[in-house]
Amino acid sequence: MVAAYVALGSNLDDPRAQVERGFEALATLPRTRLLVRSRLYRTPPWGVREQPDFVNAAARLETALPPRALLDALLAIETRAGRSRGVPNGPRILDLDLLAYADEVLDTPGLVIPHPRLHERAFVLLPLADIAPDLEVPGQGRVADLLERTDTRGSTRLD
Ligand code: PH2
Ligand code: MG
Ligand code: MG
Repeated sequence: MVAAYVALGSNLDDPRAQVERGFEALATLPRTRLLVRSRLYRTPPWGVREQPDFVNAAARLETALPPRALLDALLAIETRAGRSRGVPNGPRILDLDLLAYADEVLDTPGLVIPHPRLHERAFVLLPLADIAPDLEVPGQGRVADLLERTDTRGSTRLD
């Protein structure tokens, strides 16, 4: 079993409920345990600005699935949630991004680990720092240090 970290995000169809359901779906993945869930954050949209705020969170898993199988399982959860592929960085019902997998570095079509833009996104780092402040992201640094260098204005914690 290895540790893996997943980012959850939604800005459509009751985003909070979507993220809660995302956690529940992660808990049912085969050969995988959902160990820790972060708090939820409301974050301003990054990339495409003209869209609703997001709700973001992060999860720590322990898994025996190889990275590609885990990614496919995440995409299947997105599809079951009703996600259709639209504008890049545009609105979405549920987004599950594989941020890190053990201390692996992978660069393959469709799967780059660690997530290449993890270190510059408050909407990823805020929830990730809740559950893994000391995680060393290969090639990027320690999560709490990355967060310190990030602009978190406009993001708030939900309770
Ligand atoms: N996801 C994106 C694009 N922009 N902005 C926020 N705040 N949160 C997200 O999860 C997000 C985004 C593409 O996946
Ligand atoms: Mg994403
Ligand atoms: Mg995604």
